[in-house]
Amino acid sequence: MSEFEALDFYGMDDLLSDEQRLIRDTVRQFVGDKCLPLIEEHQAAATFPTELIAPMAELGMLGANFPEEYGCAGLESSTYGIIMQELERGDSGLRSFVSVQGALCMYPIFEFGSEEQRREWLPRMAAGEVIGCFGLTEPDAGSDPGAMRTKAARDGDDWVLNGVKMWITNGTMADIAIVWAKTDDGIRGFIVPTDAPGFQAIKVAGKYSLRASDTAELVLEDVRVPGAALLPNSSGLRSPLMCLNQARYGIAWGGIGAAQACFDEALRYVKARESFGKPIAQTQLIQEMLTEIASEITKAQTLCWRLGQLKDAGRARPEQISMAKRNNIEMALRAARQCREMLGANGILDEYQSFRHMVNLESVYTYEGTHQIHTLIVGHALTGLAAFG
Ligand code: TGC
Ligand code: FAD
Repeated sequence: MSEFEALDFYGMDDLLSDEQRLIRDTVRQFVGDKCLPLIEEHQAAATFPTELIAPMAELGMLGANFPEEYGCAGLESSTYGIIMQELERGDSGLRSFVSVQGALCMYPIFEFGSEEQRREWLPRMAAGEVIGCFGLTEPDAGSDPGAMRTKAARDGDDWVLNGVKMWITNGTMADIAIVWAKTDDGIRGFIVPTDAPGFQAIKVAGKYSLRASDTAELVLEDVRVPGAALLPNSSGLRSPLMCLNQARYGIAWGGIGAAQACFDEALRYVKARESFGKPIAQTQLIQEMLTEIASEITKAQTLCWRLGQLKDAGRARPEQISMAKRNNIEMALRAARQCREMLGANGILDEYQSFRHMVNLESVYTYEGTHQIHTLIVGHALTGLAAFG
């Protein structure tokens, strides 16, 4: 297996159209040529590789599944998923950036915004000229976002926002924040310029995980925005949860990429590494681990392929997306850990990828709905009984 090849045991490649294969190869090449050579530097420095934003925009990766009339690539869901898969083969932080920009910021503007808001923001966001972040979680409201305290109050034609949002990806580098706040009409979404007086983004320091990603706390103190900042068609908690469906879908694909990166690295390693006079790949215990990981990646691929079909047909239910996010990220986390194990002591070095993927996936396991929350969403769908409270 060459450096840029990925495990494809069931020949999923045959299902790709020529266009999808071209896009897959282009993103894979981009990640191999542009992301991997610099990712460890950013991992060590805890910085996001901003130098990759413009090339990703040029390749059409930002909001790739939105219509061309807004400057986007207009791709179908599985092609969008393949992009997420390939980005996360590089680093979960890179996929996070693209998920947040597209699924969590461009999507609410597209879905709940006015035509004027769409035309104002989407083309510039697709071009990477305007960066977005998505503020739903608060210090005391993560799994239960309905418990948020951030408020938006009418003052003449304006809105005044007060509150704190926590763990916000792209937070310090964003030009706009999609902020979810309680109003007299329930939860609504707002497009808040991050240079508005009273808005502050504070970098979250000391992360072991997702270090090559910008994570921030957002503080809003009497932030005044015009009436036109409200997303007019947002209505209740349902609106931000609809955004999460989009992002969770991409994350499910991303998990495949992270697991493939670890598997491919481990396979190369165990074939080359000798112990007791033979390659460790020729031992039963190593082959068991490889077989287990390859089987799980293959199952995750088939799950996503079908989910993409359902999504394009407008039939993907939230609980189906939850099942894929839950399954694929747990699978990737377990695979990354086993791959690190196969590398022995070398597996703790930054010249190999599995450890970085493993610690990144701890965040992915928690964000966009923790593993347990997705268990309860699927359990609710199966039984008709909500067990959250
Ligand atoms: P509940 O009463 O169940 O629902 C309220 C309303 O929303 C509807 N709904 C959904 N609609 C669309 N999609 C979904 N997935 C939906 N889930 C629920 C529901 O039908 C209801 O509608 P209506 O019309 O009756 O009002 O709400 P609840 O308060 O009981 O909470 C349910 C729960 C726990 C499933 C939900 O709140 C949840 O998913 N919690 C997890 C929170 C979460 O995932 N946060 C993610 C924050 S963003 C992030 O992490 C970004 S990471 C970025 C990166 O990639 O770097
Ligand atoms: P809690 O909700 O406090 O949960 C703690 C533990 O309790 C978890 O194990 C959880 O599964 C469990 N638990 C909670 N409720 C139940 C229950 N009813 N039954 C069983 N177990 C339960 N948010 C944003 O809005 N925007 C972002 O851009 C963003 N980016 C993020 C980036 C990173 C790196 C991270 C780590 C998080 C990010 N988040 C973001 C926040 C993320 O969505 C939340 O961390 C997540 O939803 C969990 O919330 P919490 O951390 O408050 O955990």
